[in-house]
Amino acid sequence: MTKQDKRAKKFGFVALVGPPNAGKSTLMNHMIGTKIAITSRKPQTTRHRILGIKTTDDAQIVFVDTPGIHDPGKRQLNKVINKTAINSLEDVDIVLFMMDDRGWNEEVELAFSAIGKPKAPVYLLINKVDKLGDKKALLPMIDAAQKRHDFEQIIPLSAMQSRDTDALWKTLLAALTADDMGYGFPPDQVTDKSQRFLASELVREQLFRQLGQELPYATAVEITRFEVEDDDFVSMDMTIWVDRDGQKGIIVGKKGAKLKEIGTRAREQMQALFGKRVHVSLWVKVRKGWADNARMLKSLGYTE
Ligand SMILES: Nc1nc2c(ncn2[C@@H]2O[C@H](COP(=O)(O)OP(=O)(O)OP(=O)(O)O)[C@@H](O)[C@H]2O)c(=O)[nH]1
Ligand SMILES: [Mg+2]
Repeated sequence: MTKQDKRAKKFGFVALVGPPNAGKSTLMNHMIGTKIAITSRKPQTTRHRILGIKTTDDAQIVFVDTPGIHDPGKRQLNKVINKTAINSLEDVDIVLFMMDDRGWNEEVELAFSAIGKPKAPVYLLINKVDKLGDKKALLPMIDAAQKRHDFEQIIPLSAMQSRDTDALWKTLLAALTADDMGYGFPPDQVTDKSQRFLASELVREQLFRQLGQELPYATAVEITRFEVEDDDFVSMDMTIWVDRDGQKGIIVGKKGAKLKEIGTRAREQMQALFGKRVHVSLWVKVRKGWADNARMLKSLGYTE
């Protein structure tokens, strides 16, 4: 046994929570070094709890990415999504509550109130500091945060800069206690999600990136066929569900150009992630009120 094997290894769960669009999924992807979670400039991109696992010689940290907590209004889907985020805080070792360079505003307050009092210590991350011309702008944000809660630590950072993510990794390691229980996941596993799930998310990411503000929220992606043809080829059919007839035309575009673009970009991302050739066929279908339909939400994987 080498010296390193004898050293007690660290293992723990670290939840990422906060308001929409703060950069939670971006941070998780950078922490684990693989793009598992989809990201976009629009709020409410993430809809599921997604694990991102990073294993080194002396530690395994499981990041728990969650949907941004927001005012759910009356829509069932939004309520379900908020619940997913809040439930993810059970049984984690550390909570990273993330806000961004806009400071402690009403949205942040709403999300922070919603998480209540987690059992695990709560660290505050102030993300996107690269956007602040003058770092002095952080001072009032830190001040407001400290007045609101006695955070374990307040860490300004940029989720996209490795200097900051490396420093955060060290902070997390220092905070986790070592035990000899071993790691919870095989060292080469990076997520709990299937290729099927990741494929449908990559299509949803393109819907977010290529459509106007309102549409992504009215869309859901369902895989109707997923076949691993051989070692290096996967073929799949997917349905993009929309809420209203008019939305279908927007997604399909002139002579199908938009839908083709969405499919092509998603396929390129899948090929990079899976290391395989991919074939994707997309259909757009209308189901009025799907986001309030309990059966539909269940079959799309939003509820148990
Ligand atoms: N400038 C800058 N932009 C960032 C940083 N981190 C994230 N972003 C951008 O912020 C936007 C939102 O990032 P996401 O990672 O999707 O945010 P999220 O918190 O997961 O959002 P939801 O899933 O909707 O809750 C994207 O356009 C990111 O590229 C950062 O450190 N600096
Ligand atoms: Mg996200």
